[in-house]
Amino acid sequence: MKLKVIVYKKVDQSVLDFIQKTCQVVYFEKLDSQNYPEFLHELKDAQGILGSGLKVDKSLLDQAPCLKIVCNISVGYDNLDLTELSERGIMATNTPEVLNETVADTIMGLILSTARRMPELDQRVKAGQWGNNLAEKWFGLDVHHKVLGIIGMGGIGSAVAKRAHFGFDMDILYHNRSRNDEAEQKYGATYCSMEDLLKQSDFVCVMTPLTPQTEKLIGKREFKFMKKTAIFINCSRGKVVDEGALIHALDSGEIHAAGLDVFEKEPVNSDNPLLSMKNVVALPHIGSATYETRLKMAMLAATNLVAGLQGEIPPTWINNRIQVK
Ligand code: 8YV
Repeated sequence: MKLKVIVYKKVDQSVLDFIQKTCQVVYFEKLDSQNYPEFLHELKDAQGILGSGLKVDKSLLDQAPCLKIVCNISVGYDNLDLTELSERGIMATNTPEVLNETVADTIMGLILSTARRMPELDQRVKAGQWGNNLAEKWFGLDVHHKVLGIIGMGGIGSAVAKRAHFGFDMDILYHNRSRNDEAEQKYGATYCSMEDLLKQSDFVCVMTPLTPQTEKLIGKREFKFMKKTAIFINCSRGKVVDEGALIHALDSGEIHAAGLDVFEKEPVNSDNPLLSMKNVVALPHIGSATYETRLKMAMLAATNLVAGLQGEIPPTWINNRIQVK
């Protein structure tokens, strides 16, 4: 008999076909309050689940006694309680690397659109307010030849450094748990303390995963270190930043602008002050959201799922020091 798995996010038919060769799939295009009870019912005898964003913690796992593997369609896995999963001998997987270049493109887009105020100017043109000569008050800031500070120099950080170094002649500073020799050699990235990075960078880009150590990593103190002309970019997780401190820093002119793909609470509340600030470019967590990359991510997640359930090593297994039951 085929093993039962739940796919709880919309994926391409080719991904479903691949899983269905070896598993019986229960498919939810998305989870909402309507279908959640049905999802929980199906979970009772499911061996694997695949999707993204679902909080997988003790209370959910208590309702999933047959589960052997949890496959995220995301590089981030802050939705997973790894301790709890490991204690129960359940494998967890994510989708690193395949999204690096796409997320780096999003970050460069945020840097450029924030510095050059593209969304604001787009609105002006579409509202028929071209004007004869663009008044100085609409000018932006240069990106090329500036200093880019990257906090978290993993695969995505390196892909950003590559673009900034070769494409924009930027000087790269970075702060990370460990040195990244490749980024230093290939992109001339300079390792420095967090404080030095914040003080010297024209663009501060945070790319760390969300962990108990990085929660609110950027707060009041950090914004105070930044230049008044600094542009802050967050494409990692909203909770890495103290959002109240960010709002204050933007409001009081402590920093110049922000480009945000992520928020403390998602979907962001419509009355969040960040949404009414002209110096904020806001995106709805689209870092990896291209057809090509989302397909690669879903296929990698599916490969993990099938491998794990067939007793093989999933290619991107996170908690791989556990004894799988
Ligand atoms: C996710 C992301 O795919 O990979 C991550 O960690 O943030 C995104 O690329 C997102 O969670 C939507 O599925």
